[in-house]
Amino acid sequence: MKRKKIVFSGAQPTGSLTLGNYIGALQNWKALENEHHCLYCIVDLHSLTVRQDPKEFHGISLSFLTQYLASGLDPEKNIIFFQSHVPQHAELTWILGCGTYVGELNRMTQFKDKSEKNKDNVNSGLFTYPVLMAADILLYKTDLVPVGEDQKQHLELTRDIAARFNNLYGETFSVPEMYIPKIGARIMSLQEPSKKMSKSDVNANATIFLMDSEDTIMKKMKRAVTDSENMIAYRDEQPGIKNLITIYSSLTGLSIEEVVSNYEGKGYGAFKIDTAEVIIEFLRPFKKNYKDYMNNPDFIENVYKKGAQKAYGLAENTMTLVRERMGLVQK
Ligand code: AQP
Repeated sequence: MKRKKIVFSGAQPTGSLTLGNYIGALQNWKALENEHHCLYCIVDLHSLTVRQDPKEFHGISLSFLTQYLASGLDPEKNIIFFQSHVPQHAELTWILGCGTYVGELNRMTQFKDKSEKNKDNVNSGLFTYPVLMAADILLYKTDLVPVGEDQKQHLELTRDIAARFNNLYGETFSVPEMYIPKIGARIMSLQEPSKKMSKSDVNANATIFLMDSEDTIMKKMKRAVTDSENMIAYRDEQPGIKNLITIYSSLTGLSIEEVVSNYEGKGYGAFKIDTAEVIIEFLRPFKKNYKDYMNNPDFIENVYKKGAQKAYGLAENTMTLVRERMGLVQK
């Protein structure tokens, strides 16, 4: 019998999950849960590359786990856990870091962007972030990584790191494939549609958060930047409208062509309001689930403790092999 493929992905708990995170990543996570062995992680160690307020960070981390569940991920089918609960992530990061060149890390565009945004705290964690991401993925012999397009460069580096290790020390890691949605791999900012929608955008109108109120969503959508063509078309010359069509299509399951043809001859105003309503409808069950889970902290604790226990076992199997391959004396 063919073995089920292993899937790993995660989001860093900073701010709040965005519609971009959902369409680019979480939507696929749910779609993969029946046919694959899936591990979905709250990558809290990654968040530490930016200074966090400890009290707030604790709450955000638990809220992220709750949002994973509220988005429909089944804790019986998936391993859902905090990265910091499985210390092998940090151990493998060190080992892989010793096989990753400074030149490779220097080429990472996210490092350049984030250094620019956090000029007063360009720390070494920010620089080695992609090695921690490689460790997250390789630790579980992952085959598929469902992520947004922005993670392409990091995933290519992960593949290089895995292949290099396998060549030097013998077959140890699976070389993972990236799994991106056909539509929605890069949801753009509502205010600057040439930039990706991001949790940390300073302009609050640029991003829809899954936890935004209905009023806020309607206001942000009405203010979304479009163009002066006044024609609903899916083309690069109209990036704002193209982005809204992508969102509409991703959340309703209608094809791009169907959305465009349904709005032929209609104005931007009506289309923005309808897209806002699609988002609001889509988020209604999510918000209800979130509230229900938040009222049940024991359940949440049970999910992440069980998740960490399972992940620990799998991670230790890989680390035993890695230590052996490298000639480290076994415990
Ligand atoms: N705009 C986006 N469109 C599609 N996918 C996206 N992802 C992020 N933004 C978009 C995907 O969401 C997953 C989790 O992302 P992350 O938490 O690891 O952080 P990120 O990629 O750095 O996302 P942000 O929102 O831009 O966070 P900040 O502002 O903190 O840097 C990933 O699979 C990502 O591809």
